Amino acid sequence: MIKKKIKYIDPKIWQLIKKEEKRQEENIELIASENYISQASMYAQGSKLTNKYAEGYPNKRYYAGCKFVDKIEKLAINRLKKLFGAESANVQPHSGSQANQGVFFSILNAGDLILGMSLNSGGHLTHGMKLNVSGKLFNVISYGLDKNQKIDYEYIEKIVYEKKPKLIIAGASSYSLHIDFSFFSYIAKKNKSYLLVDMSHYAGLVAAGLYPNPIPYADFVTSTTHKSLRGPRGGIILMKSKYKKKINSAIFPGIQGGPLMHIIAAKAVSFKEALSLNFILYQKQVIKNSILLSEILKKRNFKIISKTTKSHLILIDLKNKNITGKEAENILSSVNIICNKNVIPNDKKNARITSGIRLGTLAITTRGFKEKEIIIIGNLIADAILFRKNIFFLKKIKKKVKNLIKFFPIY
Ligand code: DSN
Repeated sequence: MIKKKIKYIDPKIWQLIKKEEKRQEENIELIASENYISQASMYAQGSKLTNKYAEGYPNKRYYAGCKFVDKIEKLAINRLKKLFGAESANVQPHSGSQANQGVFFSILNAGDLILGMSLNSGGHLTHGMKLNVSGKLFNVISYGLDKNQKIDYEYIEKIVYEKKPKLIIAGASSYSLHIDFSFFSYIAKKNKSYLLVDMSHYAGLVAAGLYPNPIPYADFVTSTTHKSLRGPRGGIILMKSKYKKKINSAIFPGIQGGPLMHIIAAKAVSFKEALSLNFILYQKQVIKNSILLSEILKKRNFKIISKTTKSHLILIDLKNKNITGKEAENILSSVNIICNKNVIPNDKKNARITSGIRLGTLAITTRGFKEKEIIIIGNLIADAILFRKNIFFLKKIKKKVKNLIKFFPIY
């Protein structure tokens, strides 16, 4: 066969990709939902599998020529089931939102009542936020945190007993502690509700045995694959076998058409990586780094929501520092430290301003940061926020960041 030479005919896009790669190398990434995918997984996602249409499921496709992609999807499913000890799995959701929608449309009708954690208390927008399809199509009740900034289990028990939601959702985007899945399961069973756990943030920690595994407790478990699982951008659903048929048809043909076979291959690669001892060591370091970072910030008089962390993330209340989340995000960004502004419980400021920031240690740990670097970063974050008016000082911090990262290339 004649080999054609590859031509990069789009220099504009190519230059922007190169610039983004440089930005990633030059910044300390603390966005709690971001991570760096392995080269092997990235290669799979950039492969020619993207050319293949494979509507349907392995051995039951609507197109010919699927013998290899069938094998790939089966491998992905089997590795995923092994990773979490699940009965069944669907690896086709294009994203976490699609995974959650797949669950909704498998068991709910428009107008049904669902219960989820409110976005303002640390939940996710697909758990019933009013502008999201979950909030538009279903009736929603929400829970939040109690006075100790832990999930308000007492309220959940009361409201579920009173209102009998058809579906209860456990899972969060900015909750740093363990979620008591056995409690959720007990309440759901008692009131004949379905239980969905969205473990998007915690999945990698769960796989490594460092965060409670929701599989024995939930009817459905969804996740993204690109956060703590360190795979390509995408979603998954794990479920008891009795729901397999319903979930599969809710995803295809329910809400999706052709699966992204290149992404499914990349998912399979990352599941294999997640089954390794190295992955467990990585996740242990993620948590060590996160706890240490929170301790350093506490010493510098920063207020940590829920007082501590048992995961990869930390939510910080900035009210005592007289700075909004948006301002803090900008200041840190100016010294090449990237994080996101985040609403905190009972925040008086809206989501574009906020009174807090969220930090996470997934990406920096992949990059190789350990205790020594965390101590430096924690103090640089505190210095930048506390001495934000001193431009000269900020320049010095940026230089220190540059010096630190040059020893930690991402790839
Ligand atoms: N946007 C993700 C996060 O940052 O947590 C959730 O989808």
